[in-house]
Amino acid sequence: MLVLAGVTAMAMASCGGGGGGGTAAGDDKITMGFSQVGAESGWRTANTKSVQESAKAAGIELKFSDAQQKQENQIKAIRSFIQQRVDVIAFSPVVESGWDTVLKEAKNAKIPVILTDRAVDSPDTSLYKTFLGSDFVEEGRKAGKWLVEEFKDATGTVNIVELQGTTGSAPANDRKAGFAEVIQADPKFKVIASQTGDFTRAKGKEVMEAFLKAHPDIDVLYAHNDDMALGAIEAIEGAGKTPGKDIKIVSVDAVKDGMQALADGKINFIVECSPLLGPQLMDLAKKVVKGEQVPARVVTEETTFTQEQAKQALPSRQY
Ligand code: GZL
Repeated sequence: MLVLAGVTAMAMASCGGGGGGGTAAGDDKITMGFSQVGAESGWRTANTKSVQESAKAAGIELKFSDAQQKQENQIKAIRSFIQQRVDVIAFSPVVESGWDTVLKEAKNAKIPVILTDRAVDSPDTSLYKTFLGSDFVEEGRKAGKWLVEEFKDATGTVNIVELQGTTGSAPANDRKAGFAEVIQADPKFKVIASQTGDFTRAKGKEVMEAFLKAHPDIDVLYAHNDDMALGAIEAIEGAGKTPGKDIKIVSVDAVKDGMQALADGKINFIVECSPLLGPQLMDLAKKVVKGEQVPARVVTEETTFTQEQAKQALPSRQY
C-alpha cells in the first residue's frame, strides 16, 4: 500500500517550471529520464516494472537506463538526459555520495530531479524536488524489535551475523543503523560478523558460507534484503543446518520468493519495503513539471510479516 503518508515538516519544495525548455518530444507530452540502479534483486525488478507500467499509464514518455549498479553509469545517464533536454529526471542513487556535480548540472539546465527509492547525502536539498521512498532506518528498527521480542527469554549471548546491502547505499547504511539502535539496549545481542552481500543472492550465499566456516555458533541472520537471505538459506542448508530453526532469519523487502521462504518456515520475519513507487512517481513528476509545489519527502507506508501472515498474503502478492 503506497500512500502519501510522510509529508514531513521540512519546507515544502518550491518548484521552478519544467526545465526542458519545452518538452523533448516538442509537444506537451512529458518526457522523463529515469536512471535505475540495476537488476540486482527481485525488489529491483518489481520496482522497474512499476516505473515502466506507471509511465505508460500516465502518458509519460520514459527514457530508461539500467546502471548495472555502477555510479558512473548513472552519472553518464543523467548527463545524457540533460543533453536530450528531458522535462524531468528521476533516479535511485546506487550510493549516497558523489552526486552534487551532476545534480548541479541538471539544476543549471533547469531540469527538475526526483529521488526515488534511495537518498543522496548532499546537504544542498535544492538539487532535487522531492525524495520518494521508504524510511530505511525504521525498517532496521522493525527488524531489531522483532529480534528483541523473539529472544526476550534467552539468557545467554545471542550471536548475530549481518548481510549488509550495497556498501555506501542509503538502505545499507540506514537498515544497519536502525537495527543497531534497537539491539544495543541489551548486551546479550552480539553482532559477531557483518559484511556486504551487495543485495544479491549469489553474494549473500558466498558471504554466509564464510560466516558459517568462521562461526559455528550463529543464532541469527539479519539480511538487508530477501535475495541475500535466500542465498544464505542455501549456504545454511549446505552446512547441514536448518534455516528458521538452527539459525533464525530476519529479512527486509517481502518479495514473493522471500515470502514463500517465510511461509515455508525458512525465514522467521520480514520487514516490508515496497517497490511499487511508480504511480506516486508519475503524479509527482506531473506536478513538478507544471511547477506545482510537492512535499520535500514522501515516505512509503509499509508493514511486516510473520510466517502465518505470509501464508495469508502470498496469494494476492503483486510482486
Ligand atoms: C530498497 C532498495 C533495495 C532493496 C533491495 O528501497 O533500494 O535495493 O531492499 C534492492 O532488494 O536491491
